[in-house]
Amino acid sequence: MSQLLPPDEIRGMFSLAMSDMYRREVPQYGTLCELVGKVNAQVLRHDPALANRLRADGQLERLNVERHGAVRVATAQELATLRRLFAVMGMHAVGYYDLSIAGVPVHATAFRPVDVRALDVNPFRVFTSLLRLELIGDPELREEAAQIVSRRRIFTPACLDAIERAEQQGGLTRQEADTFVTQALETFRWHSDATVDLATYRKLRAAHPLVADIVCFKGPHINHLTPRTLDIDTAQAGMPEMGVEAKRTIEGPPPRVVPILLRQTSFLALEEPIRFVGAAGDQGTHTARFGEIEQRGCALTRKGRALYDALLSQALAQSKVGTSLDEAMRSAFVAFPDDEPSLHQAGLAFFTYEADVRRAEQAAPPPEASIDQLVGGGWLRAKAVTYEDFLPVSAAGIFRSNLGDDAQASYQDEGNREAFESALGARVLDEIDLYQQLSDASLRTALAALSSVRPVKVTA
Ligand code: OOG
Ligand code: NI
Repeated sequence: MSQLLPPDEIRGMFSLAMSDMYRREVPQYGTLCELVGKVNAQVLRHDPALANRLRADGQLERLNVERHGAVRVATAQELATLRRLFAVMGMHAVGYYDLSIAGVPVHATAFRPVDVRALDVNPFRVFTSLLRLELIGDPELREEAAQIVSRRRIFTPACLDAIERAEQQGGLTRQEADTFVTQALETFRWHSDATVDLATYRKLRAAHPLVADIVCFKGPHINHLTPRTLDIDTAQAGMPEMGVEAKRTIEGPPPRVVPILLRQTSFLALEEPIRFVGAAGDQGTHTARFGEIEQRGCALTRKGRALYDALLSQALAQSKVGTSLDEAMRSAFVAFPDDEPSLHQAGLAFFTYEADVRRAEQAAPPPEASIDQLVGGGWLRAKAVTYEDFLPVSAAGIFRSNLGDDAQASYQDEGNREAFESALGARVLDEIDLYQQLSDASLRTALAALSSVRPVKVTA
């Protein structure tokens, strides 16, 4: 049998094919990639220290290929099959995102590579939402929507064959991987033919624009693909010059010296012509596809995330009583330390560690020392961990900015992680656990390296 390709390579092939397809379908996406490329080059030119750090961390190469996308599916069967499809490329469900609180009738996960090496090769991620039909109030409409989606097949037979083959063989050969990529791409393609008539589309749209987007088409078209920028404020400012109309505010934390989590902005969805079912061959339009850029900062611990969430709520509340959201965010986030040593000492962000063995040879660390002391004295180098996930409040903002003003309803229901996992057919991984494991493992290795030179006992 010929050799099986590493899943990382299949993910790279797929991400590139997806990017090419989206560039052809939505030319503004190409424009956005160009803008981000220019801004990144400029940042690296002006900040050689950053360029060196990124190069040393192996983050420079991934920057050029780094993309995330998003899709929305209708049924448990579709979601479970997507899980198997993404597993072929080494992508697994990480995190549970409840969007019902923000009036968006879906819950979601992100399929992404899990280990650092895979992330460094190609961190392609897909934010994947599942429609919560139970949130459609009208029982008749709910039933009609369920009927419509039960009839569609979003995967080609050849795609399903390739997934099965990968599962049986434990991978795919190059030739099989080529077929898999071509076939899998079909699921995410845009269809300008709806599967329903215009009247049905309008009814579903009235229930929620997202319901119409998920239910009325042959498949879960990729709705955006997002390049990663090193300076989102500059990229945002550059959008109008490129003929792209940006969303007014940037989602996520305010500008900082040490970026945390994720900041995102987007341009509004395009209005695209649709042919509806029916003797009349009704024409109409639908808005679904948009562009987005993101800037990633460091991952926060549970404590850091709790602080982020608290300050965000505080700023949102403040913005409802007159202050602009930008201003409210800036003033709330003064309370969030903004230098790496403070973030480390306060246990707000995740770090990985490396031993400086040469330093230990020159000068012994105290026989008993805390991690902060070892870092402070130069025996350990601490490096902030990049946040690889998403933010529910930001995601809701991105969803909403593309749905128009008629989509402000909010749902009483809570999230339902169990229902999501049962549809998925697997548990979702906890993103914070993953960062913790990464940090712990690097600390163990670093301390072992240090101990091989000098005995050191770590105190809390
Ligand atoms: C997904 C919106 C969320 C992000 O980057 O937070 C998202 C969608 O519109 O389907 O992509
Ligand atoms: Ni996105």
